[in-house]
Amino acid sequence: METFSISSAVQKRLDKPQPMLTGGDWHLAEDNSVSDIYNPSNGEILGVAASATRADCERAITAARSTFDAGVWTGFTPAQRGKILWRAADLLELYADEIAELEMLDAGKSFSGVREGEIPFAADCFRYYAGWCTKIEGSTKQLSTVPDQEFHIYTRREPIGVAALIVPWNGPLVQAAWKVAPALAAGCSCILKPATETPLSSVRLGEILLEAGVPPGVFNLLLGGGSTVGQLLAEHPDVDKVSFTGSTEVGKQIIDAARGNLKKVSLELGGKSPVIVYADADIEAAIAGIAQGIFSHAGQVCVAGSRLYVEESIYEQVVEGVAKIAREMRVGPATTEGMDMGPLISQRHLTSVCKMVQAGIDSGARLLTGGERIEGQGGYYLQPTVFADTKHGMQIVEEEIFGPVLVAMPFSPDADIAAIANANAYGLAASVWTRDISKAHKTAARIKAGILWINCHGIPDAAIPFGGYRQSGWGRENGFESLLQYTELKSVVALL
Ligand code: TAP
Repeated sequence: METFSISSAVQKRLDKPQPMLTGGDWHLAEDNSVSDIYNPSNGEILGVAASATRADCERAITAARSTFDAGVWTGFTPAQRGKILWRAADLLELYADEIAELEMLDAGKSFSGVREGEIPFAADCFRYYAGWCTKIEGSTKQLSTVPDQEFHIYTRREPIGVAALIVPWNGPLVQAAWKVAPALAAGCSCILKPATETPLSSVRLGEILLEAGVPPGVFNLLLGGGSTVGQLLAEHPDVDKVSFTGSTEVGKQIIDAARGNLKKVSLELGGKSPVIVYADADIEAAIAGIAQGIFSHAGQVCVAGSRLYVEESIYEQVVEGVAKIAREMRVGPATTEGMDMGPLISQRHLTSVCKMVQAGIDSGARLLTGGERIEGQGGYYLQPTVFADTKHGMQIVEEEIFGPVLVAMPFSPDADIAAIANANAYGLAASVWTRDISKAHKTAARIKAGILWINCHGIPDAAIPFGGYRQSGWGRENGFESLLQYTELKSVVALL
């Protein structure tokens, strides 16, 4: 087992306060205020990050507004913009070792998981949207209502303007890429606000975008609290669009804040995603997929498969199989190689997950394994946890826990399992496990979720639209659909 030591390049970065980016200038907060950045693997302070004042926010919004209104970015041809986004992808890969280290340190993700998974994925997202730059187009229309006159009618897709991009801590780089790449591809100027816990990779992303050739002021970065910086971005009349990923509760606050100028809002919120295992499934594959779907990144994944429904004839075998994997998992620092699961993001979050575990025990669910904090490493660790024989109405079944906690329930062959799985406020993701392809697709059609996997769970791609039904959000990330959310559609009717 090897323990990671921080490289000198990263240490040099951590020795200085993490700066913000406005109009191409890196700077600290106007009043020099900072907030601490923690390493969730050991609970120690890694460094500090600037914490924006209102004046800093106004400066960043003004920089974005003025570059947009002056046509700084839209003045580039679509092909030029595409080349710059492609270059950003190349640079993400070039600096992958350093970025993986940064993401490991403040987000508690394993180096190899970021290096081999998240960075290629973020780079792919930039390349995907680089390709779209030259394909944003309108169409021509014909008029039926006015006879005997000739018209030329067409639509234009125009960038929406200034976009505020607010991201959470669980996938800082990837979630930033999911917003920054389509916003820039559409021709917007933008302001990124990462979570207070995880500013490191966003600062590096800002450097990369400048190096790739994004003009000063087109991409801006604000660091600081959600209730101050995030709230101001969502309220501000000079911001035309806010794209938010995070909790459903804050998502609703964003909607309220956006009312002032009716800015366009897209929301990628929480989930309580069902996993349905039919008796004819490949049981070993399902067990492995269920464990991966809930324990990956300690369950701090919006699409985590956290509600398990198993057909009763295989129920004990499946839940016991998942519990066995959970018991054997090595849980420890993201900075130590070979761990199967790392820490939760913060003491606050660990406390909230532990409260939910206690609520599960109190409500009479059968704790098959886990449920205890893992002490002694300094960080924020919880054993992978499996509750069996849970019921709808229990808090642990209804609410998102955002931790490594699975709740399992049996269902009978004659049950309407799609209706049962749909009986929840969320609708982000789901998976169905069966060898019967007809049953799989029929179930897929009935589940209320923005993305559904068959015989796998949690496979994303820049090309696949991703987002929520119901209280899991508004709009979609990824795919052409995301790009459209950074545009306005104009119809032009010309009498010839
Ligand atoms: P949130 O509070 O929703 O934070 C997400 C982002 O929004 C952060 O950048 C946050 O900034 C910012 N924010 C907070 N309050 C804001 C406001 N009033 N206006 C504008 N922006 C605001 O999530 P969290 O506290 O990090 O996690 C809480 C719960 O959210 C988790 O337990 C989980 O259930 C859920 N969650 C879901 C997701 C996904 S991907 N769906 C991701 C993370 C969390 P600060 O960091 O500075 O507060």
